[in-house]
Amino acid sequence: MPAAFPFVERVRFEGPESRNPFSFRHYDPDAVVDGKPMRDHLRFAACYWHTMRNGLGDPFGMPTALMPWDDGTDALSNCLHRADAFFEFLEKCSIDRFCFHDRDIAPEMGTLRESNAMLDRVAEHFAQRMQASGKKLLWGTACLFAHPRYMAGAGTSPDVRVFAHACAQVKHAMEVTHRLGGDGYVFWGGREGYSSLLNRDMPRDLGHMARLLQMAVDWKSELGFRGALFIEPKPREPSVHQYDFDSATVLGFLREHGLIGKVTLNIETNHATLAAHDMEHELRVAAAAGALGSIDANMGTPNCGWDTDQYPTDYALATRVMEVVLATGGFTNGGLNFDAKRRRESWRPEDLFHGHIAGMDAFAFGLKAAAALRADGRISAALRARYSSWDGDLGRRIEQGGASFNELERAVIDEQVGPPASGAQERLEDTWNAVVWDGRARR
Ligand code: XUL
Ligand code: CO
Repeated sequence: MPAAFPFVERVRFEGPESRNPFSFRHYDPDAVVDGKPMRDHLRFAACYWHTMRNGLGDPFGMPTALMPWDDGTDALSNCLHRADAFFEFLEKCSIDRFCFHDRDIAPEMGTLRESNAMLDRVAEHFAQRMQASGKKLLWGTACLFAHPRYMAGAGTSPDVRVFAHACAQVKHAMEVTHRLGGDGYVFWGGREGYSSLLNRDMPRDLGHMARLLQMAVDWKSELGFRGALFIEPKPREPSVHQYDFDSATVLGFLREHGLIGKVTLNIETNHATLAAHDMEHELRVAAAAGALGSIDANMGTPNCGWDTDQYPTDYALATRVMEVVLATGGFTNGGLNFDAKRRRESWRPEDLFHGHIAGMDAFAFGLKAAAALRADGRISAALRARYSSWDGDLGRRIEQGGASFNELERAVIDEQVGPPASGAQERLEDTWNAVVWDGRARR
């Protein structure tokens, strides 16, 4: 097969002054930041669905993407050519990992047995390509939202046979993920929700969803799969209301059903903003529960209201994300998966590179800037100082559960309790800017 991307040999680090659009200005995979090479901090992954399968159609217009390596059929030979083009892309773009849905890489056939056989055949080819290239699987997942049978959900379908089909599909997708040495397996419940409460029994749906997840936990140990199980929250789209609304909702659900600690979170930027949260908020909620597993790195357009899945090219946003990642000690099974697609106007194969390069450079910058903020220490010192009254005797007793209303009343009843110290938000924002924009991260 001729090369899918003949216009580029290999994207390499050339430094911040480079004017070569096929180079990295910040991502230098082997450069050490905070004691670890950048590639191991960032654990970049490209996703198969947007990179190879998204023709860039939208609800009003036809696909625009030029994909000369793809004949548009579901033939096995086409699935294998597509996979070859993908591995060429990973190699040339210096991306170490990837993610996929079962139905991205192999088509749905007449029965699940036939679909499984097709998936196995394509996965075998993936295994060979992975072996030859050293590329790794960050996570796999099952597409439980595209086929009409899943129109009313999969794990939350009102139809028990659809539920059973979803479980069987997950079983095989987990098996393939395990075979390919995946670090994780994702549950994104795109249609696990409703558009009207007139026809949905919400508590029953949630109970069913918990059963599916518990069976996945059991299957994981039966398989001997050592990767992590992740839930990816999203508040809506395509459902009007999705049960996995945001980090806090998912954590409450996991606690209620005895799944906390067994399943962690894969948090996506554009899903956070659809839930009217900052990405940083979602990450910190998950991190506080020890449940920050992985990240789908993208961004949205705030004034649009859709999940636009843009490449994460915003350096400040990437810095805030990496501050949380570094604060938790870094990824173990997780990584940064570019769940991102080109704009419909960016139809050339070259644009796949430019999207990933821009995202990788933003996160490499973010990593350096977050490390610089930690080394600088002024912001964390100010945060500690703001809470210092809690470090005294009274604060400690309250935090440890040893205080009562009577004791607290005695402590303040004859005092003139004034305002707390200034929050100094503007000074902190100025310090943040100084470290991030004026500091070493730029170089
Ligand atoms: C959809 C989305 C999914 C998941 C995997 O918004 O983010 O692609 O990441 O199913
Ligand atoms: Co995603």
